[in-house]
Amino acid sequence: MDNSARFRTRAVHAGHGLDPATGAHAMPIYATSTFGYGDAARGQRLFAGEEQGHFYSRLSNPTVRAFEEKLASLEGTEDALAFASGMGAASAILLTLLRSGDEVAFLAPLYGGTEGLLQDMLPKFGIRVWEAKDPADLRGRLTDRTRLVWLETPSNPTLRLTDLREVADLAHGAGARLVVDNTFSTPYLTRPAEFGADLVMHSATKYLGGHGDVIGGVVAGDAATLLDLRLHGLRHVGASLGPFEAYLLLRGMKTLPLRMEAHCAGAHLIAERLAARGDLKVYYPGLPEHPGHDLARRQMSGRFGGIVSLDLGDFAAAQQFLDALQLFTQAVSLGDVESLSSHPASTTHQLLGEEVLNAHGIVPGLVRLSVGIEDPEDLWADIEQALRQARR
Ligand code: 3LM
Repeated sequence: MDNSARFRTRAVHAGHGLDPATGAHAMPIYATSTFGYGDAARGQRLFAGEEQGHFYSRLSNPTVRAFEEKLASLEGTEDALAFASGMGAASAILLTLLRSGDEVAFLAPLYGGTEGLLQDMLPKFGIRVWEAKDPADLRGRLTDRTRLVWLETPSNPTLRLTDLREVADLAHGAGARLVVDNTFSTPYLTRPAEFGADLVMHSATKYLGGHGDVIGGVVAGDAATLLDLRLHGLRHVGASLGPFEAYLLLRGMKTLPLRMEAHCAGAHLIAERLAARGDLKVYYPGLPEHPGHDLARRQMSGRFGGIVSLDLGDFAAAQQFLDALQLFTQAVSLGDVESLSSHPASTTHQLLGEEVLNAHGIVPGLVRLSVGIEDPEDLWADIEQALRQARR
């Protein structure tokens, strides 16, 4: 696939052509754990890394490889590497690139699971983890032991924007690498590598899959680092994506641009109408009053994503609103064609504890809406009736 083709064309075609063995037009699901390598000498070469080829599906598989190539093409990176989940991808990055004595800095908030992984697990291995309040805070605190800087933009669930170019320059100045979790933006809206990010990761479970039927993860970046991740973080830890999941992701990604247009349009309309009421705090980067709006205009292709968060004031009101919604299924996860709603403080981010939650702005009244691709007017009608039931 010619990488000079435009994004929508690459979303459809990158990563696979006709199956060379059969001419199959759709990517076949290579449901096999192992691959015959023919003779002992070839086996030796494959295991030594002297010859490229599939030999065991924990390390690589043709259907999974097609997904990796499609994602690398969309992110504009040399390569990509798939994992069984977003957390599997994050774990592999950390276990492969860090050693005892290193430091990791992160810009909060992050998805609660990622922050938990950083804060709970890494200190056990002699790795120091610290939170920077903002890029300026990072500037004074990066040391020659800081190996990685980790961020999400927009962040889960408060939709905080971070200037990727600014943080990439700061990280590189200290000899650290920037890892960007691009789950919320997707490569359709932001390609972090264009702004200097070294590694771009996704919970592919979300917009890449897009249909709420698969758990997966992926890391995009330079070929040498990804080979290191494949031979260590993937091979030794084994959080490998299965071929059926890769097939679902490949199928989903063909419509990523179309779905994102619908998600963004629906979310924008809902955010504007919520903000126009004037009695609720609304978080959406597309609103002119959002503190990251100008940055979002530069960094997000003029569209602002499919997630809207709002603060209903306290937990009781949030609960009444969530319980009254009909079209928004109350469930964690996001990026599904079907609308989802959740209460981050008591679910996805609960492990962080009250003090950290408040410091990150994940307050008891905060509700996160993942706006699906249903007709936005129907979604708005549902939100209006739920707000009435919550007496707002
Ligand atoms: C959620 N998030 O509802 P998986 N990075 C980001 C994420 O949002 C997530 C991950 C990584 C949610 C999942 S919580 C029980 C459900 C920005 C996941 C982790 O391992 O594929 O779930 O990705 O916010």
